[in-house]
Amino acid sequence: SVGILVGASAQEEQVQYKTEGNPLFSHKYTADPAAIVHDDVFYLYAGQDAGDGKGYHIPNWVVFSTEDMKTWTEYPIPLKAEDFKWSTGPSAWASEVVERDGKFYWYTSTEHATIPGKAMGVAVSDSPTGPFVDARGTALVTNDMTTEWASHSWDDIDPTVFIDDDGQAYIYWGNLQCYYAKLKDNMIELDGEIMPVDLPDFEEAPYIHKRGEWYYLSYASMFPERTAYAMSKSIKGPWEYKGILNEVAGNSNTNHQSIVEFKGNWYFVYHNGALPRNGGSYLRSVCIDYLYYNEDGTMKRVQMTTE
Ligand code: FUB
Repeated sequence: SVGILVGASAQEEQVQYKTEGNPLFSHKYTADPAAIVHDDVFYLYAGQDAGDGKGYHIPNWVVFSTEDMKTWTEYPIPLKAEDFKWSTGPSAWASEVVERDGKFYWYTSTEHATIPGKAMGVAVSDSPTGPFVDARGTALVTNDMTTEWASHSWDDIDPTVFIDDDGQAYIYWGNLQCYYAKLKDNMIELDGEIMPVDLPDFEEAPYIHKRGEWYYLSYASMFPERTAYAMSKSIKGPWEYKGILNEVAGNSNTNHQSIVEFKGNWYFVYHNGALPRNGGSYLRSVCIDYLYYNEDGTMKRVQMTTE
């Protein structure tokens, strides 16, 4: 069943929704979920698919929070693609938020206005729900920076940022080729070289998480996309491929995941195109299912549900 609307669908104010099953929300299309847990609250960030269903038209991102995975608060639009003055068009592609020292950094991919291709930026806020402002005034990574490894002009997309136990932050991203680099402590500058990461059938949407001594690098694989993953004992690899984590999600060519632990459960957050009537590859909807691990640390394949 789809989410039940219990509030008005306004966007200037906070609105509450009760959800029952997947997709989570039915009052708007949401894609490329990124989740974090902060102070026992689960925050969900997504792009808002808002086109005619024939191509990507994603003018802004949205943010929700929940304390029980059932009642969600939606906040005023926290960030728009046009807030990055160096970018152009309704190109609020996949993004991710990370907290450091009380500030929330929002890493994004959008279309660059003057350097042909996609680029990544970073916005910052004192609150997980924004408002966020461009932290640099320029892109963090542009197409011309990855020339040596670049596979095409829009491969600088889908950032995921992970802060390791020693405090060093890393950013991973890519399309067809996966890249990574260190971030400086200020979180808004690369620190050193951009390096390639070779993963079988890598399409896009890398996501890093850690559980115990294992680092997990999950990613969208093949097309239509399923989620595959690799594991390592180090954030820098080598990464050992472990297979498929989630199959192609209903009625969507893309599948973009985020993995978090919240109140003792692990959650696999992704999108499909399953909303009745117009849902599809360009009008997507966020879903959440439980994630379980095997004793050896590998992850069990996700069982997608509608309940
Ligand atoms: O939403 C636009 C793009 O589609 C994302 O950046 C990719 O991960 C795919 O989901």
